[in-house]
Amino acid sequence: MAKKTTKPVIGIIMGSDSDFEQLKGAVNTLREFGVAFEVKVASAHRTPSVVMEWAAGAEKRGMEVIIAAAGGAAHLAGVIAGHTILPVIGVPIGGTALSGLDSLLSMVQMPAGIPVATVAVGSAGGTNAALLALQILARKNADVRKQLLTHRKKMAAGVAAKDAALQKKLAEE
Ligand code: RP5
Repeated sequence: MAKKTTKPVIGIIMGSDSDFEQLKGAVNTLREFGVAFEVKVASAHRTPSVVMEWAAGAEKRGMEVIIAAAGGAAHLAGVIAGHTILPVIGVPIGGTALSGLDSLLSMVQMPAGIPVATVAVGSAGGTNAALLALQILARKNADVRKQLLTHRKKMAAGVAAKDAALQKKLAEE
């Protein structure tokens, strides 16, 4: 079982509570790894000063990585990245008027100078954002590193089992 961290080291921020559904994989993954995180709903356009304060104080609060999710004209991750030198992982929210392509492009196309590491649109991106954040932590956290290696082994075993089942099914046809 993972050693639980009590002090949050990953900050998750989303533009609206309607984004949360697509971030459940991120939350579940971080809980599974026993890594504490904080969650915030704040919008780059509806509550810009809250976003600025949250981002500017993140490093002081002990955050090591930030996950920022937003949909539509998704400038939240870029704005956060402009207020901190912590790594910012952007999750483009899907299900928008342009099916997440709007979120993806507005998040991934950061001009040179302020990077946002943008992952896939939607729930897959949410889960991958948490895993990428854990991979960043793993550079200095041996427990997280060990858990990530175990997680990869379990995934590989799952694929091997599915392959074996398919081979068997085909052989029996
Ligand atoms: C964005 O606008 C949010 O990140 C959300 O994806 C989208 C819609 O927000 P709501 O109208 O559901 O609050 O800023």
